[in-house]
Amino acid sequence: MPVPFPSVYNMPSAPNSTEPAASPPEFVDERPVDDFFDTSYKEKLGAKPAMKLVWRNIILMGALHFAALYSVILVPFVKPLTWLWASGCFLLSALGVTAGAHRLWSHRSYTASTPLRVFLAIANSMAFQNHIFEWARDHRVHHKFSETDADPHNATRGFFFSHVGWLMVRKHPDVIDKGGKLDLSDLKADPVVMLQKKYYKRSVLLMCFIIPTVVPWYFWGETLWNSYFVAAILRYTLVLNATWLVNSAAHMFGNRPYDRWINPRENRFVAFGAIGEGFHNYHHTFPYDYSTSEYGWRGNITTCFINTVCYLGLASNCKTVSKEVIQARRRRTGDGSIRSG
Ligand code: ST9
Ligand code: ZN
Ligand code: ZN
Repeated sequence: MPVPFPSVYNMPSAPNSTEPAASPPEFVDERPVDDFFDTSYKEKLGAKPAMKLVWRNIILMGALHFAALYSVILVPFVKPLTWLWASGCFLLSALGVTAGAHRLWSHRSYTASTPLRVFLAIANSMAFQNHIFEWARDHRVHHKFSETDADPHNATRGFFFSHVGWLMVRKHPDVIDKGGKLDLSDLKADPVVMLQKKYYKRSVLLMCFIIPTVVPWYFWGETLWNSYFVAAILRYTLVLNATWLVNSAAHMFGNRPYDRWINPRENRFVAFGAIGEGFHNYHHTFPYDYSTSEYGWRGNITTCFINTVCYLGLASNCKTVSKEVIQARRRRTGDGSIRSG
């Protein structure tokens, strides 16, 4: 293997820690789940605060999805190259979320060089899912306070809420309170993250809408109308929904071979659509594994991408979990759905 993958990585005490990779990696025993999930937090008793609808978001999300449905009608009429281009934009924006905002910036599961971080930040703007700083902050609260009031997309509030509803209402005060106490110094210290935050609106306009629309028109004579709806609107909506399915479907449907006491599940359908991010029971159990799955690169385009950039010398320090630790954990807390080897 061209990449220095430690078999077991001695984890920092929280998923948002900035501790550098240990070298050589220290071997650790199984870690209790509450190293990543803060069990000391208790939801407030009594009536929940009233949900405050954000009509602007409801209208914009509704309009986006109507426009995406219209775009589906256009699909048979666009040029094959436009199809290819839209798929490329899907992949690029998805990687900006999976390899970028998620595995690199939220979990620090590997180390990326500056050119790679710039590439991932640009790809992330194409995905238009909030800037990296906000995305990673919300995701760290999601892991630490999963399925509680302090989780931005608390899946115990139902499929719709965890899928998209959480973007249509004001956040529960506990999300902001707990999120405000996280250590985000690593994100603040990364100039690429802060630059993307500063120029976020302009970068989204360019990467998510203008470039996907103009390229097919300029290079192979597609109509601006077709390329806007297929490569910008439809592609954007598909990436959004593939991402949201990790929060909704992968917190509800599937088996729990690593930890039956938590909601997140292994969902291969989601893993396919979200380029390797549906092995969610594994991911919530071992959130520091750069592969977010026991199966490495198999069925995991994002892991293939990270392996490739490691091979090219653009990334390093990929954290993994040893088979022994995985099997011990499976025996101790799994639902028995995958036999321990
Ligand atoms: C989108 C995000 O889609 C998707 C994320 C998905 C995550 C998935 C994770 C799964 C695993 C990875 C899998 C990847 C798979 C990818 C597959 C790809 C094929 N802590 O926000 P405000 C502060 S976005 C600390 O306005 P409201 C905040 O700083 C889609 N503080 O809250 C601010 O303070 P200040 C496009 C926090 O008013 C204040 O609170 N975007 C935190 O409740 C108010 O902040 C949209 O649709 C925190 N966690 O509004 C719009 N949070 O004033 C998105 C907030 O001092 N958002 N604060 O600056 C909004 O419009 C609003 O945030 C809102 C809530 C309406 C939702
Ligand atoms: Zn989750
Ligand atoms: Zn995560």
